[in-house]
Order: sequence, then C-alpha cells, then structure tokens
Amino acid sequence: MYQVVALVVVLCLTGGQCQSTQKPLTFEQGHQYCVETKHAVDRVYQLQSSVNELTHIVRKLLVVALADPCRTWNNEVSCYKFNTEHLTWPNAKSACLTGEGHLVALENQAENDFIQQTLRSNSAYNNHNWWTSGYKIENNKKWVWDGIHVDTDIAPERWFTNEPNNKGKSEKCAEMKMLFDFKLNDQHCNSTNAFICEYTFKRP
Ligand SMILES: [Ca+2]
Ligand SMILES: [Ca+2]
Repeated sequence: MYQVVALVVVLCLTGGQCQSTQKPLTFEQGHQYCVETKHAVDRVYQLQSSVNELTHIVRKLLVVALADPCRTWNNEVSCYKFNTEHLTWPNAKSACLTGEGHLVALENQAENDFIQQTLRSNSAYNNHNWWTSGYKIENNKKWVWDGIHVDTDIAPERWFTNEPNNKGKSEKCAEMKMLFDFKLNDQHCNSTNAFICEYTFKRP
C-alpha cells in the first residue's frame, strides 16, 4: 500500500509556502515538497475501494473455482460447494460468508430438486444432514431464506410432513434431513451438520 500511496501523492518542489490544500514535507536531504493532501487522500480512497472490490471478486472466483457444480436459474448463475465438515448453523453461515457466498437458499423448485437429487445420488453426501440458509425470524415467526439479497419466504412444499414442528420449542434453523429424503426439517441451530454454500453471480 505504501507504494500505491507514493504513486498517487503529488509532490511539488517549493520555493516558498505551501498552498492551503497542501502540507509541507521535508526529507532527510533537506529537500522540501508540498503534498496535495486532498487529491492524494481522494485517490487513496478510490484505490482502496477498487482494491477491496477486486479482492472480493478474486476471493469469490477462487472459491467458485473449487466449487462444483454450477447451474443457471433465471438471471443468475449459482455455484455450490458441499462441505461435509459438521458445523453449527451460525458457524456454517460464517464459513460460507468467508468465501463471499451464503448458505444455500432454495428459492425455486428446480433448484430445490437439483440439490435434493445431488444429495441422494452421491454416496459421499447421502449420509449427512445439511444446513441450508433457512431460519425463523423471531418476531413474526416467519421462515425465510437468509440470502445475500433480500430474505425470501420458504415455500411450504419444501418441508417434510408435519414440519416445521418446533420440537422442544427451540428449532429455528432449517436442515435438509437425510431421513426425510432431504426435505426440510426445523432443527436446533447449535446442532452440527454438513452444509452447502451457494455463490451467486448475476448475468450481465
Ligand atoms: Ca439459490
Ligand atoms: Ca423439526
């Protein structure tokens, strides 16, 4: 970053006073310069913003390069990573966010069917329960997908028969349950499950 700053700071040899938008800067050899602080700070902020944005994109691309498979739904492309490490729901959510993704949100029937079929047909996956991004909003008792964008309601047909049943009055997170043929069950958020991260890209 110091190299970047050095590139964007405007240095002027002085014969007298610095202007009001400049700060004096004296180097060891006695050379004095005026630094265009406003211009420099603006440029640094711009560059920091660009670098941050680029870092997010590169990080997401790196994770997606390791994710498999990808599918197109409406105007978005979603890539999925199936993680067989067992974590609590909050920790699984954090793990997905680290890679600029989110726990899987099954907004449409085709996506739901695709994920279910992938879990059923893969011997590495079909003996786990899987966290999704589904959770219950405390105040209005509504179940939603916790996506990157606006939360959306969970369609009633995603649930297994007689679920969500709020067993023990504390089931607030939605898992795809092996014994329910990977339909949804509400579960204690501190239970540990495998989890699916989803990485979404909008079409240009
Ligand atoms: Ca989705
Ligand atoms: Ca339940």
